[in-house]
Amino acid sequence: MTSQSIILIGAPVDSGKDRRGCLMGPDAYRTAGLAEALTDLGHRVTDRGNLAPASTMPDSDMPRHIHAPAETAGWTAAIMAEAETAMQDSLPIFLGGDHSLSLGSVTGVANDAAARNRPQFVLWLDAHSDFHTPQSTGSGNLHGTPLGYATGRAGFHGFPPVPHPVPEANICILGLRSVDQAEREALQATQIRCHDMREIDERGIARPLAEFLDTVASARGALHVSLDVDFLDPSFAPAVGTTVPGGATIREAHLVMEMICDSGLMTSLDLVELNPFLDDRGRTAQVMVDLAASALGRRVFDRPTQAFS
Ligand code: NNH
Ligand code: MN
Ligand code: MN
Ligand code: MN
Repeated sequence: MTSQSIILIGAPVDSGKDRRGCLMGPDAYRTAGLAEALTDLGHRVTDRGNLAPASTMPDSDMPRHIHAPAETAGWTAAIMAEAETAMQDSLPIFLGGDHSLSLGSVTGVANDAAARNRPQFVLWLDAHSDFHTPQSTGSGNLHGTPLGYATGRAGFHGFPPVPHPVPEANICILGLRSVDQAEREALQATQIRCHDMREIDERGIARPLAEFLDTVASARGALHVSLDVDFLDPSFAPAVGTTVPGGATIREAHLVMEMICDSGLMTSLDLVELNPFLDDRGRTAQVMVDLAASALGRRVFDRPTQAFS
């Protein structure tokens, strides 16, 4: 793959749920050698350090059960602005931090795509669909809402407006195995492509992904990839607060990343939900670094792209 300019953006967001520890994520990726792995692949890598949240005012219209809304709104504003800047000449990798960081990363890259007249697409690799609004979430955890926010659903009081919502038809979720009732009903009324683990067991992971990548390529779209640690099976990726058994295998996950790389379509990436406090000798951080390397060109052999669909 051709050499790319990559910016690492640390976003130690820990306000999207109760359990603490994701704030250590960016440093765990650094310790596991992310910058070095990407440099070895021939890329130009800049680590711009960690962001801090903007200060925001609490909004009294936000439902009372929502955890730390003003702090997450502040992160959203800061990450959105940084994403737009980074997209000028680089491929940003957002180092989480919990998944509420994607309220900012997805909307920020979508603003950049709109300015270039390119449609924005999103590939969501997750056990969960993260499509709640502050009104529909039972847990009150905003890490369960980034796709709701980025698609322009209402109810995010006190959060920055979303000038360029991502069209539902431009979103594909792979790896689903834990979807709340309210989310299921909302999702079924959308055109979001949802592929649960049962479908992946039956059809393989390559086919639904290839279909989506074909759509992105035909539209000449920008592609944001959001990788939640819990997409992976907890047997080899234990460092996440919301483990769900029956996740993607290590090879399924690498195949996804290798196909993304071959497509040449990825324009931005989130690595989210890593909680190093729950890790086992750094192995989850290492798996995430290895997956990022696969998405950016690491190969055993060069080989021609295969047809899957
Ligand atoms: N749907 C649940 C909630 O809203 C779980 C969300 N947790 C995640 N998302 N880890 O990826 O609370
Ligand atoms: Mn998630
Ligand atoms: Mn998840
Ligand atoms: Mn309000």
